[in-house]
Amino acid sequence: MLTLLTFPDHFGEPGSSPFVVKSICLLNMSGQPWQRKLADVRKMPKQKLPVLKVGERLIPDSENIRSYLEEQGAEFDAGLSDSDLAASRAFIRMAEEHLYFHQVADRWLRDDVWAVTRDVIFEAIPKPIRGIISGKIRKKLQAGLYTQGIARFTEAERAERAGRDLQAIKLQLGDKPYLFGNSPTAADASVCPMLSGLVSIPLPTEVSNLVKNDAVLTDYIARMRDALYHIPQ
Ligand SMILES: N[C@@H](CCC(=O)N[C@@H](CS)C(=O)NCC(=O)O)C(=O)O
Repeated sequence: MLTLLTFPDHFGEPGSSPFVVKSICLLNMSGQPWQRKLADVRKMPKQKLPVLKVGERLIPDSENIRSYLEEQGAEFDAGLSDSDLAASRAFIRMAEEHLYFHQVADRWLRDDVWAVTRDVIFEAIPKPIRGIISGKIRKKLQAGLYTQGIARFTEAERAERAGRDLQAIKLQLGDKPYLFGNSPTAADASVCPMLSGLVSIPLPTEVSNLVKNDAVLTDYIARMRDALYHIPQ
């Protein structure tokens, strides 16, 4: 039995992280039996989650999890043409390397959102020391976002940039239920969790509103949630 190691669920997102949600979608698409266990991120090979446990072997990173499932016979992109496969790779990168950072920025940079996020994510830490510990983690994250670059833009500037990605996703969806047709593919497993993660931001932000107020995107998220977000009990 495969075991997906994850964070707890927060803000309606299974496993809290879009990369965990991606792995949940891929596992469900693969048809392999699997279970979920909560894990301490500090003890993971790359100090990140998700990690897939196969016997005693730990496979960190959702991309490696995808490769492992493909080695086991999963075909996430069956029937896609070469140009679809190229577009799929580009959508995955756009979601994971750009939209993802808007979600992190919305969640961790804004003081009002942070106040809510902190008390949910760090609820296990006793209140008197929660502020100090979570504050140190936040400082590290703020520095990382500044180095990455996204923290140098205003929220309105970010919304403009993220909006172009959202428009590309809508153009690709067109009238189709999923990005490349009637069935979900690997690109849906990467793109949708970034969108639903934005919707899960606990207070309105300029970027999250672009998703929340868009019927095409919210319908797409609802479809993916129904089809692939479940965790076997
Ligand atoms: N490239 C990794 C990214 C995973 C990732 O960034 N996980 C974050 C949560 S969204 C994490 O574990 N962060 C913990 C930390 O940085 O301390 C993947 O695809 O799995």
